[in-house]
Amino acid sequence: MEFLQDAPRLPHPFHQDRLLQALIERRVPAERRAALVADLTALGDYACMAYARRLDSTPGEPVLTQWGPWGERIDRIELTPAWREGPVQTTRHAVLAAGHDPEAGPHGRLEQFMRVYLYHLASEFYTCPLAMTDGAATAIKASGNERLAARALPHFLSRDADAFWLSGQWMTETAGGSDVGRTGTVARRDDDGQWRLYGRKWFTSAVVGEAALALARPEGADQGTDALALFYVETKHADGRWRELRIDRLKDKLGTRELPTAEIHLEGLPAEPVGALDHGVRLIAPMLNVTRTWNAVCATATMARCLALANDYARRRQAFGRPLIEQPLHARTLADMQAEFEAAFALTFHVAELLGQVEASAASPGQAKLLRLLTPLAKLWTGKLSVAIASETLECFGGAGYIEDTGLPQLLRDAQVYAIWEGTTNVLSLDTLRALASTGLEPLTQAIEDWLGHDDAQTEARNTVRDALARAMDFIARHDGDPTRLQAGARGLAITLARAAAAALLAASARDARTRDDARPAAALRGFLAHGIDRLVDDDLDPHALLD
Ligand code: MFK
Repeated sequence: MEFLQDAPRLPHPFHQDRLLQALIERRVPAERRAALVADLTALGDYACMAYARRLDSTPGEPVLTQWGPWGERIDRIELTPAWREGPVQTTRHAVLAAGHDPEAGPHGRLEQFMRVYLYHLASEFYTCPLAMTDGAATAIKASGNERLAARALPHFLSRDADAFWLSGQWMTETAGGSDVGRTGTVARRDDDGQWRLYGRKWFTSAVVGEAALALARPEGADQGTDALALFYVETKHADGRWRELRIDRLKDKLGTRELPTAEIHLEGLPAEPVGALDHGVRLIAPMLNVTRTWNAVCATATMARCLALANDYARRRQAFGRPLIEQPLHARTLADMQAEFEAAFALTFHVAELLGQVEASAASPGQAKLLRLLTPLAKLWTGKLSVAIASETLECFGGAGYIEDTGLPQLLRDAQVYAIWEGTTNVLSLDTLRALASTGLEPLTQAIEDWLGHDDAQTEARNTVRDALARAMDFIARHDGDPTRLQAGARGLAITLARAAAAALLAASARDARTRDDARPAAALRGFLAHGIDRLVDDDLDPHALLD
């Protein structure tokens, strides 16, 4: 009989995830685990169902119908099944609400992001508008606008699907993607004193949402970032019709194709200022930092999925008389990917935990600074790493990794978005410089020393990480006051700092695991160190010597 290759099977994403299990054991108080584990088990079950459904059916995409049968403008968007299930899954398993649960105190964010990690791929990137809804809730809370909080938060954080609302984050315009200061949307006050927004938003990922936070320039205000104001809008009438906005088209994207990203025109959409009528970017910054954390968690979830499938397949696929897992070079390739993934997991979930501690006022001022610094680092590094791991994963399947109906190419296409969403790698590298200017490096170097510990088993880790940090400090000191040089090297600096923090966190988990006779975290640390920490590039190279 003709040979037929066994397809890879997806192991249960919660039951088979030893990193997640160990994290719960280490960081979640025993009395909080039962409710968490029930949700994680259910989300893992849902992920298995969604994986099978995706392979058994033709992938769906949202469809925009702009006109009704009698010529009326309707802008109806039909969603994929996973998107239609989104409100129920989100509210039933507290994917959003857990992060804002006062009873959870400093643990809420960690527990929330464990749920996000398991839900993300099964949700078909419904997590994108969830991230923005979470960010909107956070920014509204931080603004101190109690009226808006009373209006929107019960919907955004609801545990009831019927009451649940999604919020968008409307920033990007044709002129202002990274450079949001070029925003052209105008806020005008009508004769009744009602603010209304007029303009075009070019990437609105949660266009199906009921609300949004939008940046706009109050009529007559100056140019630039500082003159922008942040507004809260609601998008639909009570009967479900759109208010004063028009959906021009859905984007034809490389990946995340289930996600209905739209171009829209605002045609006098009623809006309410979130705070003062300037410094809107300052007001939306808490949202950016939360969505960047989601981005890192979701990028890490993609890595976990890639490794789960590649590992399973390595045990099913034979080549040259042995399963792939017994081929030395293939095993080493998987181990190299695993080491990088474990480091990314450690950094990402540390940021999630720190966010919860800072929000619950359970953190020191130094930890708050550490969070400001680690957030862009985790986002930018995991964004890039997920693309590299997804690409390597496809290669682990040979030709099958390049074939659409295996579902594998989608992993790579979708991963590419993490490095672009919520600020590109370069924007986040420059944000690292912005953060360093206000926090300095000390909160990070201090934390890294604490994580590295003092025991003899980790001398190599200490030396490698300290050498990389010394290079980073030298780079900053040499170019202090020279923004051209500092910015040109910012990506190398940021990735070096991210890898140093991740290595130190791995050292802490390896130390902890030794007490349980678990040698795997130490092996991950060793593998990660072997890839080097320092990514600073030759900062004397003038890029224009090559480009002109
Ligand atoms: C499933 C995955 C989850 C994620 C899904 C999300 C999908 C969403 C799709 C999208 O919407 S993607 C669009 C995302 N766009 C961006 O992320 C914008 C990229 N550009 C930047 O991030 C710029 O750095 C930024 C526009 C925020 C600021 O650049 P500017 O115009 O040069 O402003 P400036 O003067 O540096 O900063 C203005 C203020 O904000 C300053 O405070 P002050 O007014 O007090 O001086 C900054 O310190 C503050 N600020 C900026 N970034 C901050 C911040 N504060 C805290 N944290 C930050 N990250």
